[in-house]
Amino acid sequence: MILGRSFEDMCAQMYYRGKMFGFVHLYNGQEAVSTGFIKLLTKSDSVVSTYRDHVHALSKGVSARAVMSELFGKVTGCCRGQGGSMHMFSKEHNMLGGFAFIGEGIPVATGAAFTSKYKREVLKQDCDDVTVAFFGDGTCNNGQFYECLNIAALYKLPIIFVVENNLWAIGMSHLRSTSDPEIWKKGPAFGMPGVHVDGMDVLKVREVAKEAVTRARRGEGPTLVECETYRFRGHSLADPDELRDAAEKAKYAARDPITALKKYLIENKLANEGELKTIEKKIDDLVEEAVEFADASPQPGRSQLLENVFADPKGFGIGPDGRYRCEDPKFTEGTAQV
Ligand SMILES: Cc1ncc(C[n+]2csc(CCOP(=O)(O)OP(=O)(O)O)c2C)c(N)n1
Ligand SMILES: [Mg+2]
Repeated sequence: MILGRSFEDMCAQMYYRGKMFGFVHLYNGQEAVSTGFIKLLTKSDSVVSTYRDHVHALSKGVSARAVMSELFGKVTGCCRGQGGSMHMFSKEHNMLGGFAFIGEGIPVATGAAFTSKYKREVLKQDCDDVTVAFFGDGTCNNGQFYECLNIAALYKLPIIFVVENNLWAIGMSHLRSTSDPEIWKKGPAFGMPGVHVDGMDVLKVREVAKEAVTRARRGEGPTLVECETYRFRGHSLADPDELRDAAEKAKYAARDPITALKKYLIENKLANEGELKTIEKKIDDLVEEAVEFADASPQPGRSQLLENVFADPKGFGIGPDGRYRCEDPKFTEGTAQV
């Protein structure tokens, strides 16, 4: 959670210094959801995110260097600088994106879950992989959400649909945009469990996640989990965040998931102030180093412009082994595959 927070704060600084391009959406405040779920997964499990995807990628094990370089549009980024903020992807980590269109990732996640089931049942492989799809409250008013709940329940797919209900979709209040604001209830409507959890409490999220992941691994099908959370910044770094009520912001700021966990650790004598400070310092250094790495990394060559846009009859270098070509041995981080 500290890595996610510190990384995002650094992104804000770098964005305003002109190091990043396009829209950048930060995850501050929602860290307990990403950590609570993804830290239970194995490497071969899949994660699908939205445009608010940096922290999901970090939680899934993509390095801070590779995410920061991607944001800087550098060749060492996890997508060789071709994706940018909203398109974090890493085949190696089964981080399946990063999607800018809302709801677009949900069918991709459903397809990944179908792959796991197909491997197990048809190809008779030893596969108990699960997929976790993260998306927002506003996205639950889109059609793909319902279509995917239906097929996932019908086929008992190993998937967990995780709604990060931060109460807002840009400037539209959740309460004004949906017929029934209790999203978790839509699970039982499709024949799967629906759970509501305090998304500001990482231990509670982890408990719910454990049950849903275990259920999916056992082949018992999907779960819909609604995590009530809050974003501590504007919708994107281009949003001055003037629409939300100050009292509402203050209410959730007082429930900061990181502050709450620190308090829990200290009160239960699981860690002391000094140990927690050491973790913070270590993470700050790691994020600083990621910025230096990204800044010093080369821009993609012009030949990369057409890669992954069309099929590759002319040998631009795409294909299963299309790793970035960088002469400088210092930059060994980018292992993005096409
Ligand atoms: C298909 C589609 N329609 C509209 C948009 C514009 N849009 C970008 S973010 C957003 C709100 C999404 O809110 P929510 O799902 O609650 O996610 P949050 O930003 O709160 O994480 C919308 C409507 C889009 N990106 N894609
Ligand atoms: Mg939202």
